[in-house]
Amino acid sequence: MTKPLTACHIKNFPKVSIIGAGNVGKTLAQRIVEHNLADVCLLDIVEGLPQGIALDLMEARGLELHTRKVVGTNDYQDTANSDVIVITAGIARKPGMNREDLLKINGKIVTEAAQKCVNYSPNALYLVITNPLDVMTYLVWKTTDLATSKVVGMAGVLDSARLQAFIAMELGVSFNDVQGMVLGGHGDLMLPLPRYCTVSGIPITELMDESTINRLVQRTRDGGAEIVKLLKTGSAFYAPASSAYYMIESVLLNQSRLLPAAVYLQGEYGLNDIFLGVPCRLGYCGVEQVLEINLTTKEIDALQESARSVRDNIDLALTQLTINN
Ligand code: TXD
Repeated sequence: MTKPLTACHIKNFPKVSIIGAGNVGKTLAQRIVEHNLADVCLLDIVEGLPQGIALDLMEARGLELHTRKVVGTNDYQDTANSDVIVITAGIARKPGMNREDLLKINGKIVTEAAQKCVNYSPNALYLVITNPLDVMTYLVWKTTDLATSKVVGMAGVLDSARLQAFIAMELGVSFNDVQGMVLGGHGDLMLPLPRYCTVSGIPITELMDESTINRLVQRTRDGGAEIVKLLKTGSAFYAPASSAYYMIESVLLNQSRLLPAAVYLQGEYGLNDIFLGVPCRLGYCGVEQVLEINLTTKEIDALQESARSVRDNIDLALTQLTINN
């Protein structure tokens, strides 16, 4: 019999734990391991679901030729020592359910998940995906003692990617040459910024007339709803998972990408004590910088209107969940 080789201890690969093994969670897990970026721990409240997905992904490993491990679990202990925690657990708004109900249910899911994860991964970056996004991101920060630089919400990358796709399709140019930029809350009041959208450095305002731009901006605002209508059950998950992957890569590879994300504002754009989508720099230490770009009076007004709506929902959620303001 061949003598076993002595065990060799190499530095651990980064670890990402994903809370919520639904469409976004499982697609994100697949993206992460197939890019060899990190080991993944996939957690869900439903017994068997994360274990089944993890096993399925592991059975594909030899074919996809990646070397990362996926573990499925219902136990928060298994998330210990993660570099990134993704929170994408929650329920979708069902017919007859009002805004208050959704805030309360998802608020409870998200805050409980964050508090449990913090016990095991106090130094991780927390990436929130659950809707309503800006409010859920605020609640994660508010109910833990995480630093503001360690909590970030994903929406701006997705909304910008949608705008990027619509611009590329309209002009018939490579998607790779197009840069979109969407700020504000994730919802009807998001703020696409055509002045800051470019094709190989050329602002789209030079390439399209105003009515075309307005049409693409509106399609971006309705981007989530357009997919819900087509799918009939569930909502978008491929582009959301890609958007989260893009952010996690920037963190784990310390790329310091400049991207729009929901970050904590402390006076920037005249806003305080709120998470809202603005450009930031994201690297291994988390949110390294919040950028204040020049906005016209009209754009500032629109950002403030978006912020007011997020603030109202934050206040409502804090009351619903009896969290001290
Ligand atoms: O731009 C963005 N931020 C978004 C947000 C883009 C796409 C999706 N967005 C939101 O993410 C969406 O509105 C939902 O709030 C979440 C997750 O969307 P997904 O499409 O993945 O939803 P699913 O498929 O219903 O999955 C949710 C999973 C499901 O497996 C549940 O069993 C699980 O969440 N869940 C829980 N896991 C752990 N712990 C608790 N308490 C729990 N409750 C539900």
